[in-house]
Amino acid sequence: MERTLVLIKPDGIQRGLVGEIVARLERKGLRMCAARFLQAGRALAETHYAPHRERPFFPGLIAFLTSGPILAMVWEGPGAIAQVRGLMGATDPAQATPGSIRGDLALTIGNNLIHGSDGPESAAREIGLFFQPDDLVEYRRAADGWAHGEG
Ligand code: D4T
Repeated sequence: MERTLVLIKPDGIQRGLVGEIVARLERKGLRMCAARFLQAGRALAETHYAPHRERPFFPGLIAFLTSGPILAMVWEGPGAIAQVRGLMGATDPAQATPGSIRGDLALTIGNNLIHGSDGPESAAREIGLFFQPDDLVEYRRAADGWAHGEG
């Protein structure tokens, strides 16, 4: 069982795409184990995107992420990190495959709707930025209608 941080970015909130995006993750079989609707401040956004600090698009990226509320979530499932990346599609919506979230719903790299952690280390780091350990729901293994797979 793997966990990943997912952000629905300000464009997704403003365009009313929360339900659509959450539905796609749910239908895939992933489970939400934490969610927090928030307005990210500059410090949080800069820490989250610290690996991109030297990139030319960094200032615009921070301005965008802090431009409106976002929905931060933790999703889990077998191979959840790669599964979410697959559902998201390529970073640049112009390259994203039809059928993916960005391929179907986004047009430009500066407004690409969603973030998903790109590896186990970034997932652990990013989850820790947005959530406390107690915020994460632990699903029961029993057949209570929620457990699935090896859960
Ligand atoms: P995020 O991190 O938002 O999930 O996107 P990706 O993981 O798919 O892509 P990334 O880390 O390479 O880029 C982070 C973020 O920066 C924006 N961006 C990226 C941009 O505005 N211009 C660019 O040239 C690149 C490469 C989009 C996503």
